Amino acid sequence: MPSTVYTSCTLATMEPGSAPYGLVEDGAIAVDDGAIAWVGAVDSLPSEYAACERVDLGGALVTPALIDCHTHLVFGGDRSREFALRLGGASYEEIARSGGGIRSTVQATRAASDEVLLASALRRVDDLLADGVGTIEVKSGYGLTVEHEMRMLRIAREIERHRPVHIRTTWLAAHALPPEYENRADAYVDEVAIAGLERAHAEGLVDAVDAFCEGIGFTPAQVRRVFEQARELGLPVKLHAEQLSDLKGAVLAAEFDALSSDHLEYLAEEDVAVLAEKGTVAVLLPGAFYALGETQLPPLAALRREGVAMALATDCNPGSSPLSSLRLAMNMGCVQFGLTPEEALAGTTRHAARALGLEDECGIVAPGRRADFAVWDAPHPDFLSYWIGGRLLRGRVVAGEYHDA
Ligand code: DI6
Ligand code: FE
Repeated sequence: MPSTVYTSCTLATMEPGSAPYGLVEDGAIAVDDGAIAWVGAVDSLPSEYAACERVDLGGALVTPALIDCHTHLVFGGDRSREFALRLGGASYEEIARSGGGIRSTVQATRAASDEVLLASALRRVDDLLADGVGTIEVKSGYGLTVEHEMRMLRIAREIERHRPVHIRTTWLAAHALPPEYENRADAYVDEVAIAGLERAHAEGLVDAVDAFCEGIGFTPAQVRRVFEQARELGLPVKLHAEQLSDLKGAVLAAEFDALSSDHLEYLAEEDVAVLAEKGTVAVLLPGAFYALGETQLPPLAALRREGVAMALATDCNPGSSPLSSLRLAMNMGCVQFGLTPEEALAGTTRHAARALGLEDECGIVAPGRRADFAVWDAPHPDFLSYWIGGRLLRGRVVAGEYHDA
C-alpha cells in the first residue's frame, strides 16, 4: 500500500525524553500499511515520501490515539437509583452489602440479550471515541457464571466488528460473589473464577486477568489462587487494589509481575517502591473517587518520586464511575489528584499502553508503532486536560485509516 503523509500539524508524540509532550512543530507523519513509517518536522521529510499522497491537517494538534485501559463498559441496566441513595447518605459498601451494587448489575446483565448488551456498550464506546480513544480495555465481572462471563467477553470483542477501535478483554470473574454462592466464596473462586478462566482462555477470549481485592470483594488469598491459574496459563494479571482499604493487594499483584494495580487510594507509602521495582503501572481512576465522594487520595508524591508510571482511565461502570469521557478523567486527574496536564496525557497514552502490555504497539507516535492517532482542534496539549466537555476532536486515525469525529 503506498504511504500517506499527514502534514501541517503540531505533534505531541509523547515520546519520553526531549521536549515536553515530545512536541514537534510543523510536523509530518508518514503512514505505511497501517503503521507509522516516519515522524518528524516536515522540513526533514525523507525524499522517498516526497511523491506520496498528502493530507493537510491545517495546523491541528496530533496526539497518540487515547487508550482507556480500565473499563467495565459491557453491562445491563443502570444504577441511577443508587446514586440518589448515596446522595441521601447511604455508602457504596452499605448498598453493596444489602444486595444492591454490583449484584444488581449482575441481575440486569444476565437478563439482557446479547443484542441489548452490545447496543448499550456501543453507546458508551461512541462517547469514548468522541474523546479520541483508539484502544479500550473491557472487563467481564457482571455475569458471574462461567457462561455469562464468557458471553460478556465475546460481546466486548464484538465491538471491534462495529467500530474502528482496538479492544482488549480482561477476565474479572472475581469481581463479586453472586447470590447462589453466598458464604461459599472459595467454591466460587474454584468453580467460576478459576475453572471459567481456563475455558475462556481456551476460546481465546482473555488478554489479562483481574480481581477485586477488597472487603466487599475477594481476599488476597483468593486472589492469589486466581493469579496462580493465570500464571499457569501464561496470562498477565492486574488488580483492583487498595480502592476502599489497604489489603496489600498491590504488593500481591507485584509478586505476580502485574501489568498494573488500579485505584490505589489506600496504597501505603512504603508499598510504592515495589511497584517501581516491578514496573507495575499505577492506574488512577478519579471518576470513582469523585462519584463516591472519597477523600483519601492516592499517594501521588511517592508514586512520582519512585518513578512509577501512572495511567488514567475512566473505570466506566454503572456503579462507582458512571463516566464515559476519558478527557474528563484527565481533567479530574489534574484537579483532584494533582497530576500535571502532561502527566495526564502520558497517563492516557504511553502509560496506558503499558498497563495493557501494548507498549510496543501503541501509546506514542513513533516509527514502527501502529498508526493510531487523534487529530484535535486545540491550541496546545494542555488544552485536552484543561477544557471540560466540548467537541475538540476533529478525527482519529486507527490502524492507518482516517475517521472523522
Ligand atoms: N471497583 C470499581 O470501582 C468497580 N468495580 C470494582 O471492582 C465498581 C463496579 C460497580 O460498582 O458496579
Ligand atoms: Fe474497575
